[in-house]
Amino acid sequence: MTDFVVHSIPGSPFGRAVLATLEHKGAAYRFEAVAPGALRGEAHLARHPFGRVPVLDHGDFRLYEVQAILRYLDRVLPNPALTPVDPREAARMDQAMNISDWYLFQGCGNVIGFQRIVGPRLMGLTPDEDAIAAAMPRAHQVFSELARLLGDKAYFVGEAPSLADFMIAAQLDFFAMTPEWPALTAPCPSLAAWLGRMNALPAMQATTWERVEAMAA
Ligand SMILES: N[C@@H](CCC(=O)N[C@@H](CS)C(=O)NCC(=O)O)C(=O)O
Repeated sequence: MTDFVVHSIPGSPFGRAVLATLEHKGAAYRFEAVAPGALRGEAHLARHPFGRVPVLDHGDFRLYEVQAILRYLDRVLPNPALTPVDPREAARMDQAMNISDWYLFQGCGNVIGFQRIVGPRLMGLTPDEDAIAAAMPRAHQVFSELARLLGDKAYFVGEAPSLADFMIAAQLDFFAMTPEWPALTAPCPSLAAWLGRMNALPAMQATTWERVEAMAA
């Protein structure tokens, strides 16, 4: 079965992690845009009871939650493998994916990325500078920990990208669009270099906000 359908919003970093994984694996898929105003509508709530994106359909199998989707894709599309075989490396990958969800997005991405990018671009809002400033110490802490985990490796768990790399790159590329990026990466230049490596991958280039917007048109 290759009939993957991704329901998401162009620009969503969670959606991008799924799209980039499909691209990296060379899988055929269709992008179905969800209008931000339709997230709480009946049609989308039938796909995702919590009214979020992305949602993956694979034939008659429907799945939401990015970590579950990425691991599913890595099982049904095993090449190239994006999960290390070594149990400790696999555990590091899982750890990094959870850091992305719990510390990078919560309190950082959903504040700084929302205030700087999503609010102004999609809702015409003015950034709340106090909220951004309040989120910066936590963002510094998360960036520093990600850089520590990356160490001097090319990717988070070694010399090839893993699911964690696609998940975190989709989130970090959002920060890279904000004026906070230079201050956040100054103490950890390896993280900026890593994002540069990730963004050079065809899978990341095929899933920029603009490219996904074009898929939706
Ligand atoms: N834990 C969810 C998080 C997904 C998520 O927060 N997606 C954002 C878009 S990047 C969303 O749907 N936001 C809509 C909202 O919060 O109303 C996952 O892994 O799929």
